[in-house]
Amino acid sequence: MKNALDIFQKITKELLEDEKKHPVAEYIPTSDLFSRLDLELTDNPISDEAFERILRDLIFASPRTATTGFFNQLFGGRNSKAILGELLSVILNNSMYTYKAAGPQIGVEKNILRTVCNMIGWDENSDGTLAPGGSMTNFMSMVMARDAASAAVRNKGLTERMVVYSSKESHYSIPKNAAFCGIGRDNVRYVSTDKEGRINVQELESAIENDIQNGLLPVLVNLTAGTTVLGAFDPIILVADICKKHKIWLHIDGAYCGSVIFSKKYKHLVQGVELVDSFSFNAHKMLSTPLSCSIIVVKNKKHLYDSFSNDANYLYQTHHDEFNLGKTSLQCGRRNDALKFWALWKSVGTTGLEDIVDHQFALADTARNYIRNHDDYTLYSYDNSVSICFNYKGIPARDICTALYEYSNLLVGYGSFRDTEFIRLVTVNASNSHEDIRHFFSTMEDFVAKSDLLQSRAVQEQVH
Ligand code: ABU
Repeated sequence: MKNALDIFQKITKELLEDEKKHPVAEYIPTSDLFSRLDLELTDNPISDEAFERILRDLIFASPRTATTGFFNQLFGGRNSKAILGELLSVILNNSMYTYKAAGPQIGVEKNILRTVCNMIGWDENSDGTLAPGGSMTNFMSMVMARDAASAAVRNKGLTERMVVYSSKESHYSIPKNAAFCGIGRDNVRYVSTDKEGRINVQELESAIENDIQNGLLPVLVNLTAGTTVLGAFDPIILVADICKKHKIWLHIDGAYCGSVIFSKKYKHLVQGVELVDSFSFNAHKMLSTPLSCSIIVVKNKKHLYDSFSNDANYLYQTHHDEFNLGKTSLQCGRRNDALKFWALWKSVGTTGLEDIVDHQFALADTARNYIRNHDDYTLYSYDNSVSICFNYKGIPARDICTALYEYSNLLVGYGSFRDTEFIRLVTVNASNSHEDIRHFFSTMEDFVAKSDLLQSRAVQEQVH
């Protein structure tokens, strides 16, 4: 192990130095990938020297997601305490299904879940679990909703046509999950949104009533706290009333921005969260924790047991179910995603997590102000969001984003809302400063000035 740890230290030290000079790794076209790097797997071993060199080349060529050059997806940055927790969980390699295999690590996970439930305002009946990402915690909510609506489904399979509701701006895991749990993609109702990307509550209610009249069984309403493109927050309280009236499970997919629960200033964005049946958020998005760390909590833990427990006498041999977390989780073998988040939380306290969230919103304000103060930009997103959506000089967003990527300048992506495509800048890297955000714009502007992007826009305009 010592040799491996020495190599680890050496490569990471060099990488961290190099990232300061080169925040974006050199782009490798897929056509060159297998000739530029030695990725081939061979019958015979290689020397330690060759192994270290090949590994270093691979690491140096990989996208750098913790730097001031990465704004592409809804994660980023590198928190040292969280990384320490992650590295130690890898060394320990516990599996989180039983107390026997994970010991005090079970307490680490339980304390995260308990504290989150307490913050929401739920009592001792509440609980939760961790799963490999937001798609999977959303899946768990749909399975619990399905099983809560029909006690027979767990054993007999679907006997009724169930329906789920989600906004047109919600995550793409919703239709996939409807297929996985037998409800079917065709039984997802996509409700339209207002101009800021929030679900249209009247349309939702009409759709539910229409389906009931037609003999269908509404089982789940999925709301989003931070839609993937605009970062919008669906209203909770009105929808909770509708769900209560019709006995429908209400889940909040807060994968992207549910972490606002940690901020006194921004938790109003999920006002009414205590009224829902389940709530998920990804600490690997807004909370600086390494991928992946997705948390789901439920108001009544009975539903976790009803949907996910199964006996296995080769596994559950000691201790009470309460300490054998496999009884409430999706997976069997389950890596320890809790320790890295706990290490961060333990070290900075809840107020430290609050600072992280508040800082990201402050960075977003800086970005929006920059756009509002510069005539070459058009802003398409709204306040109280860490997604800043804009276009620059009328150049197609996909052209700028792809060119920035291929010339190894910046990694930023594009999205669309109501037929308009735009660049989506996300400010979820809490290590970034306000200056880093201004630097993003100047880097992009310098790049555009030197590129032929403006010319190609002129050609496109002539053609049209
Ligand atoms: N849940 C991942 C979303 C990815 C993205 O919109 O960048």
